[in-house]
Amino acid sequence: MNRSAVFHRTYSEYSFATAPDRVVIRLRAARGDLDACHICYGDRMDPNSPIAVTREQMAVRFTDSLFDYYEAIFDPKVTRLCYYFELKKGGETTFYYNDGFFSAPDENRQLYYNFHYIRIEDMAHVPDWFKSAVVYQIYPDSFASSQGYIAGQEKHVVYDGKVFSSRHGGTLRGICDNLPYLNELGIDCIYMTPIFAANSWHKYDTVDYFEIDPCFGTKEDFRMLVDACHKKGIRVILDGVFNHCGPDFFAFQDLRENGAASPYKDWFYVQEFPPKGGPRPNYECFAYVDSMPKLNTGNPETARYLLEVGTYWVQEFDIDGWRLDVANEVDHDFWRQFRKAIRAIKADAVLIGEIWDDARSFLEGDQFDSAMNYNLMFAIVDAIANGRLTALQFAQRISYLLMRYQEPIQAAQMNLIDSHDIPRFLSQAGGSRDKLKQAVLFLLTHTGVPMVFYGDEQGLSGWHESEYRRPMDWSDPASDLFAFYQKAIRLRRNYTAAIRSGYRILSADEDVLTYCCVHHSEGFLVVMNLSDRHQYRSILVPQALNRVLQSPVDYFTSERYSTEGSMLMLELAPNSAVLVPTL
Ligand code: ARE
Repeated sequence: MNRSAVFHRTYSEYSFATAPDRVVIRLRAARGDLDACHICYGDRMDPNSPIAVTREQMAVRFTDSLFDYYEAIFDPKVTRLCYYFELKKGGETTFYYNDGFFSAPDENRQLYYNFHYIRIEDMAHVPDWFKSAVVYQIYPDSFASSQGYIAGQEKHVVYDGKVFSSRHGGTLRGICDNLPYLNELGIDCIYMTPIFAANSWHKYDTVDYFEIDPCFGTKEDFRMLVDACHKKGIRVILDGVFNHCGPDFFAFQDLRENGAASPYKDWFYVQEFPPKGGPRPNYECFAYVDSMPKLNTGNPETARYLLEVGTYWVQEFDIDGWRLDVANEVDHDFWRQFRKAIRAIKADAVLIGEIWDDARSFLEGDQFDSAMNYNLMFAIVDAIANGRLTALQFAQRISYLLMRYQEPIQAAQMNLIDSHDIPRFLSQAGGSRDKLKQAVLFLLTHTGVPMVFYGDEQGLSGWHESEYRRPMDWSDPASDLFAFYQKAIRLRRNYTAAIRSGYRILSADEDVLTYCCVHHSEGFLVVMNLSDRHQYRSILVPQALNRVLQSPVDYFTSERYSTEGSMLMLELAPNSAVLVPTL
């Protein structure tokens, strides 16, 4: 037994409850090493209750390049739980607890792993609506200025003595005029990059957190947009930039004018007075961008102000959540306060952190519900767009990522293949629409919340910032690609439960990945050919998806596949995917 690979940690993604009667326990072991793994548990406080009798077999949920991840989901029937693991390999049986290996379980149950008390308050409460949402990301300047149209011209508006600028003329009314288009597409949530009055065209340097940028419209326009969205069953998420502000934000202006005497000097991190910008500013900024001075959220006054901003837009305009910019550079305590303040007003508002890599320390249920899942995006790009990962490596990477968070948090990861910060997938895939479709199919069938970046569904491309944020292409709203997205989104709606709880990787080799999503014998099978060559495979259809064999017809192409016994016989075109549903 490879003991050095065995790992478990309490109160983490290895041990959490999702309801008082539903506990998830995981254990990591070396890939293919164990013959069996059981969890034995009992009441932590009742010495007379037997432990070894309550014994659950743990199953391998996912396997990555190094490890098997065993999992058991059960109703513990007690609120104070203690447990140990029984590991078997060949003739050897070992008991694992207290981060050590033992030949027999100790009599003293205080040495076992503990779930001290299963508290509802400590569970990760992610809004249900978000777990089944399909999000559409809008970069407001580039989307629309009226129905099916974007002006595509610079705009300069003088407001309150200041000039506000944008590049393409998109407006909130423009978004509102195109809600029927978004409805058609099938999305049910929009996330807009910042819309508050800001210095630059991208609006990430806020001047006034309580005003809509005059290039985009007015508060009345915004109210109209939110109301119209809600009427159509579309939720609205705003981008909150609380890590830094813009140069004309009142507090920073005061600091520039009054230096060390400014009452706002503790709102920022100034190393030396007077504050000086330039390539190496003497105050903290976002990156080294001197026009984005970093806000000191550790200062209670600053925190209070920003919490007011956060609650104002929820309370007054009924928005449904926040995407929080540069969330990883803001202190955890601020985010805890933020969550409490927002949730006190709207219990099902969603909070999404912009964190590109491992976000575990922000996703324990007390801060965010979700993070932008760039790690998944990198894997998709490497596997599908540029062929840097084999199908097997891709499967292992996905498996690792799927085990990284607690289940409710995993179900809410905001999955993407594109955003306003990266080259468009289509460009990374050398313009191949086949690869784009493959990636979209993968995204729409993966665990988590898929996010579509505006215009992907119309084949927008672009390597550089000015290109991938280019104006929306409204020339053919009902394009083939649009129809493909529509169909993929519909599939997701039809199989919500299967995708959420029944995602399984069945096999992966150099070129072909096979996975399925199944719940109560309903679901679908997906076979993806990641190579540039034709591939031939006989796929063993799992018992639970037996109905696939009765009518093996492709969901997208309607092609009928042949079968032999429980095998599906496939010829896979280069960079294509086969999807066979049970219905
Ligand atoms: C502007 C110009 C760019 C130029 C840049 C350089 O437009 O052409 O290259 O300046 O100074 C906003 C605007 C940008 C603007 C930027 C600075 O949208 O257009 O760029 O402000 O003025 C990291 C951060 C992450 C951040 C990304 C971009 O952690 O928070 O970098 N994303 C958010 C927004 C951006 C926004 C800002 C932050 C600032 O989504 O749109 O930019 O408010 C790894 C790391 C990540 C890192 C990532 C990319 O994966 O783990 O932490 O993200 O690489 O670098």
